[in-house]
Amino acid sequence: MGKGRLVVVSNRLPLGPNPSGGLVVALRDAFDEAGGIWVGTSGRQSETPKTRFDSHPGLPFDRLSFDLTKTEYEHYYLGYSNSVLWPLFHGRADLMETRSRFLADYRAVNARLAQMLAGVVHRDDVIWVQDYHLLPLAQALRATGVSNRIGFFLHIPFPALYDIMALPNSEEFIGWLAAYDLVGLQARRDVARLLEAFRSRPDVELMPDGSAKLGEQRVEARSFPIGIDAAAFAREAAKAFEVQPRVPLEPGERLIIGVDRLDYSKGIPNRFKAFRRLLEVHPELNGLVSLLQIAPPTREEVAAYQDIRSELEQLSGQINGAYADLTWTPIRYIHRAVPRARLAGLYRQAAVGLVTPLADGMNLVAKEYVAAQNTEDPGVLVLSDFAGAAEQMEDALLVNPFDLDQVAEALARALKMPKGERRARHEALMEGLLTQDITWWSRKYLAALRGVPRGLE
Ligand code: ADQ
Repeated sequence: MGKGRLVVVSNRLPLGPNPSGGLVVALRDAFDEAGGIWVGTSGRQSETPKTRFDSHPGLPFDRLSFDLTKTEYEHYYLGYSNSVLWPLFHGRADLMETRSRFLADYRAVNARLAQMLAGVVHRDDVIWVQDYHLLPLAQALRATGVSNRIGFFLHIPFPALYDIMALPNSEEFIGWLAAYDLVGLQARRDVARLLEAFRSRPDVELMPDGSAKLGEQRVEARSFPIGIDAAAFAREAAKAFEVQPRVPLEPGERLIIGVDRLDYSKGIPNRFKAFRRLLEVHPELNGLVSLLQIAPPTREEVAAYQDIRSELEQLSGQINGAYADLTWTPIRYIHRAVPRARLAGLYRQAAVGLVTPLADGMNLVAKEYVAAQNTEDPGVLVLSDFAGAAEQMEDALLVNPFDLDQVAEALARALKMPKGERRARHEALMEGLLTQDITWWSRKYLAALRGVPRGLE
């Protein structure tokens, strides 16, 4: 089997001379080995959309970016991607805003991208498409005659069958997925839901080897839980803890930390309510524990994101109003992004990492929190069962985020947990993070993609 180049496609192209996002770290060594090209939107809008090619000596991949028009941005990105697919895939069909022009432009952007890609892919390249913005890309590429191996990775949860039925174009949706050779999902339960969706369709045949066939196209579905660069994050946290300013605490006071993009899927209101329940049920902790919530704004043009913002402002105001005293503020709520190094130090300072999404593909904050701990005296991770990460992180205190009493009790238990138990749990979690790290993820996925049988091979 020859090793063709790697072609990665994601909604946003990593820009700048030295891009450093998680995916860049993940793919750096794959690109180092095989070379290739990364394709994605430029983040700019223009009415006469341009494409740009750039090759940077410090980067192991070339870059091809394209602009969206203002309408495409509104319909493809804010519309179908983030007002239809995002809520639906996170179990919030009630928040979907379906409009036929959203779908039309979602298809059109993917078709345009396929045309562009068809002009740059070589015969033995493998193509790896990232995330829900680009679901139809394989089908569009096949329509232009591209017969390369094409893989897809979904970073968010895969929806249940009943939710898929709420999509105005649910039949087309299954066809999009079936056009890939390999669909990678975060968790085993996502794979189960995808197979359930395939099984519901009379025209899809499930094969004994676990793959599915729609017409001539055969697709494999497997889970590849994404990781972080745990070793590097641990070093960064140790350093940040020494040099960065810390959160000022009263003597004996301990910190619970929550870090999320401000998104309704992250369960931040539940988290605030569970913290309030802790203060109610455990008055002995009042004054001795505070919650630091960092939640920078995202997708503010979408109405549901404005609603969650005001809900949180109200809740944190109420809780602080009811419990604060002259020296203690129960909830510190920061509606801003915090630089990565600073974040790493804050994770390390916190006695508890509280991660309570109601639905989440993986959740990297849970992994970062664990990696940032001091191994001698580590904090405790309280983690929602609804995060993909829960399948790998069984040594966290796993909770049902809808059950406020349970979350409050897990917090109390975490705050009182003896050092021996904290160390044992942390050691087990850390071992998992170091073995199944970010490079493990991309290697495993690409080996599987390069290995899938294609056509008559
Ligand atoms: P996200 O929904 O963005 O990712 P997550 O996995 O938690 O969620 O990743 C967020 C990243 O942004 C983390 O690296 C975190 O440190 C950073 N971040 C969050 N809040 C921040 C803040 N206030 N300041 C600075 N940085 C902040 C999607 C899926 C996830 C999946 C990832 C990767 O929704 O389920 O884990 O992709 O596949």
